[in-house]
Amino acid sequence: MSADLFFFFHHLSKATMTQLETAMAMLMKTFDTYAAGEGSKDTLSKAEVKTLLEKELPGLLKSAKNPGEVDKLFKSLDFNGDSEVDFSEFVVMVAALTCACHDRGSKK
Ligand SMILES: [Ca+2]
Repeated sequence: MSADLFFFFHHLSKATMTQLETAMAMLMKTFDTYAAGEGSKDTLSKAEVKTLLEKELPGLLKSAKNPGEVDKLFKSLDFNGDSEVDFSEFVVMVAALTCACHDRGSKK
């Protein structure tokens, strides 16, 4: 995250945050919470990704219970191939899932 953005989010008070700002802050908080589990605190390991999917996206990703599916998903998330999912890779996943849900909702 850029220094400017970092400054911006750390000076927002909860009372004045809009829903979108809150959602963005929650994304960061969720990533940080799970990334702190093991190894680097700036990235998610495969085990951390699995825990995050199971706890935070149980409805969307029932397949996360299948180890093969987690492997597949992890590989598709890890764009730069370093076996860790960093924040930008995590955000891409959330954005992709959000788009998938949005499309599904609008094609009724
Ligand atoms: Ca990576």
